[in-house]
Amino acid sequence: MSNAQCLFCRIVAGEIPATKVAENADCLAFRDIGPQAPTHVLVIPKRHVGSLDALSDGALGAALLAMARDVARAEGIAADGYRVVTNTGANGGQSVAHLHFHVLGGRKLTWPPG
Ligand code: DGP
Repeated sequence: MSNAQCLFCRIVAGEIPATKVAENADCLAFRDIGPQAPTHVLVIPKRHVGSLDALSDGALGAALLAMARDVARAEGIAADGYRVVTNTGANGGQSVAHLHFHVLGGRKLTWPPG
Protein backbone atom coordinates (compact mmCIF):
# COMPACT_ATOMS: atom_id res chain seq x y z
CA MET A 1 0.00 0.00 0.00
CA SER A 2 1.34 3.43 -0.86
CA ASN A 3 0.15 6.98 -0.50
CA ALA A 4 0.40 9.15 -3.62
CA GLN A 5 0.79 12.27 -1.47
CA CYS A 6 3.61 10.80 0.59
CA LEU A 7 7.15 11.93 -0.27
CA PHE A 8 8.80 8.67 0.78
CA CYS A 9 6.19 6.54 -1.01
CA ARG A 10 7.10 8.51 -4.12
CA ILE A 11 10.78 7.73 -3.56
CA VAL A 12 9.88 4.03 -3.23
CA ALA A 13 7.93 4.29 -6.48
CA GLY A 14 10.89 5.91 -8.24
CA GLU A 15 8.96 9.14 -8.89
CA ILE A 16 11.46 11.18 -6.86
CA PRO A 17 15.17 10.39 -7.13
CA ALA A 18 17.18 9.27 -4.11
CA THR A 19 20.61 7.80 -3.58
CA LYS A 20 19.80 4.25 -2.53
CA VAL A 21 22.26 2.33 -0.40
CA ALA A 22 20.29 -0.85 0.42
CA GLU A 23 17.04 -2.47 -0.60
CA ASN A 24 15.09 -5.67 -0.06
CA ALA A 25 11.48 -6.73 -0.57
CA ASP A 26 10.16 -4.74 2.37
CA CYS A 27 12.68 -1.99 3.17
CA LEU A 28 14.68 0.73 1.44
CA ALA A 29 17.68 2.75 2.62
CA PHE A 30 18.76 6.01 0.98
CA ARG A 31 20.89 9.03 1.83
CA ASP A 32 19.24 11.93 3.67
CA ILE A 33 18.96 15.05 1.51
CA GLY A 34 20.33 17.21 4.35
CA PRO A 35 22.96 15.09 6.09
CA GLN A 36 23.61 15.89 9.75
CA ALA A 37 26.68 13.65 9.96
CA PRO A 38 29.22 12.20 7.50
CA THR A 39 26.90 9.20 7.20
CA HIS A 40 23.18 9.98 7.33
CA VAL A 41 20.94 7.34 5.83
CA LEU A 42 17.18 6.86 6.16
CA VAL A 43 15.74 3.34 6.42
CA ILE A 44 12.06 3.09 5.55
CA PRO A 45 9.39 0.45 4.96
CA LYS A 46 8.37 0.25 1.30
CA ARG A 47 4.72 0.20 2.26
CA HIS A 48 3.24 3.26 3.87
CA VAL A 49 3.44 3.34 7.66
CA GLY A 50 2.94 6.80 9.08
CA SER A 51 5.27 6.60 12.05
CA LEU A 52 6.54 4.23 14.72
CA ASP A 53 3.24 4.80 16.49
CA ALA A 54 1.40 3.31 13.48
CA LEU A 55 3.68 0.27 13.18
CA SER A 56 1.87 -2.95 14.09
CA ASP A 57 4.04 -5.44 12.18
CA GLY A 58 6.84 -6.52 14.50
CA ALA A 59 8.62 -8.48 11.77
CA LEU A 60 8.76 -5.34 9.65
CA GLY A 61 10.18 -3.40 12.59
CA ALA A 62 12.86 -6.03 13.05
CA ALA A 63 13.67 -5.96 9.33
CA LEU A 64 14.06 -2.17 9.40
CA LEU A 65 16.43 -2.33 12.37
CA ALA A 66 18.42 -5.12 10.75
CA MET A 67 18.82 -3.01 7.63
CA ALA A 68 19.90 -0.03 9.76
CA ARG A 69 22.59 -2.19 11.37
CA ASP A 70 23.70 -3.58 8.01
CA VAL A 71 23.89 -0.08 6.52
CA ALA A 72 26.05 1.06 9.45
CA ARG A 73 28.42 -1.85 8.86
CA ALA A 74 28.51 -1.25 5.10
CA GLU A 75 29.21 2.46 5.65
CA GLY A 76 32.13 1.60 7.92
CA ILE A 77 30.74 3.39 10.98
CA ALA A 78 29.84 0.39 13.12
CA ALA A 79 33.22 -0.04 14.79
CA ASP A 80 33.34 3.53 16.14
CA GLY A 81 29.63 3.68 16.95
CA TYR A 82 26.58 5.29 15.46
CA ARG A 83 22.99 6.27 16.25
CA VAL A 84 19.63 4.97 15.00
CA VAL A 85 16.69 7.24 15.79
CA THR A 86 13.11 7.73 14.66
CA ASN A 87 11.33 11.01 15.30
CA THR A 88 7.65 10.43 16.03
CA GLY A 89 4.92 13.03 15.79
CA ALA A 90 5.04 16.78 16.28
CA ASN A 91 6.87 16.84 19.61
CA GLY A 92 9.29 14.20 18.33
CA GLY A 93 10.26 16.43 15.43
CA GLN A 94 8.88 14.22 12.66
CA SER A 95 8.66 16.19 9.41
CA VAL A 96 7.87 13.39 6.93
CA ALA A 97 4.85 11.25 7.83
CA HIS A 98 6.29 7.95 6.66
CA LEU A 99 8.19 5.85 9.22
CA HIS A 100 11.95 6.27 8.87
CA PHE A 101 14.95 5.40 10.96
CA HIS A 102 17.86 7.81 10.74
CA VAL A 103 21.27 6.09 10.73
CA LEU A 104 23.85 8.68 11.78
CA GLY A 105 27.58 8.27 12.24
CA GLY A 106 31.07 9.13 11.17
CA ARG A 107 31.55 11.73 13.91
CA LYS A 108 31.10 11.99 17.68
CA LEU A 109 27.38 12.54 18.27
CA THR A 110 26.21 14.62 21.20
CA TRP A 111 23.54 13.68 23.73
CA PRO A 112 20.91 14.61 24.79
CA PRO A 113 19.22 15.89 21.62
CA GLY A 114 17.57 19.29 21.72
P1 DGP B 1 12.27 13.76 10.22
O1 DGP B 1 12.46 15.22 10.48
O2 DGP B 1 12.72 12.88 11.36
O3 DGP B 1 10.86 13.44 9.76
O4 DGP B 1 13.25 13.40 9.02
C1 DGP B 1 12.94 13.60 7.69
C2 DGP B 1 14.22 13.56 6.94
O5 DGP B 1 13.90 13.41 5.57
C3 DGP B 1 15.06 14.82 7.05
O6 DGP B 1 16.28 14.51 7.72
C4 DGP B 1 15.32 15.26 5.63
C5 DGP B 1 14.89 14.07 4.82
N1 DGP B 1 14.29 14.40 3.54
C6 DGP B 1 13.24 15.23 3.34
N2 DGP B 1 12.93 15.28 2.04
C7 DGP B 1 13.78 14.43 1.41
C8 DGP B 1 13.96 14.06 0.05
O7 DGP B 1 13.24 14.49 -0.87
N3 DGP B 1 14.95 13.17 -0.22
C9 DGP B 1 15.77 12.68 0.76
N4 DGP B 1 16.73 11.81 0.38
N5 DGP B 1 15.62 13.01 2.06
C10 DGP B 1 14.64 13.88 2.37
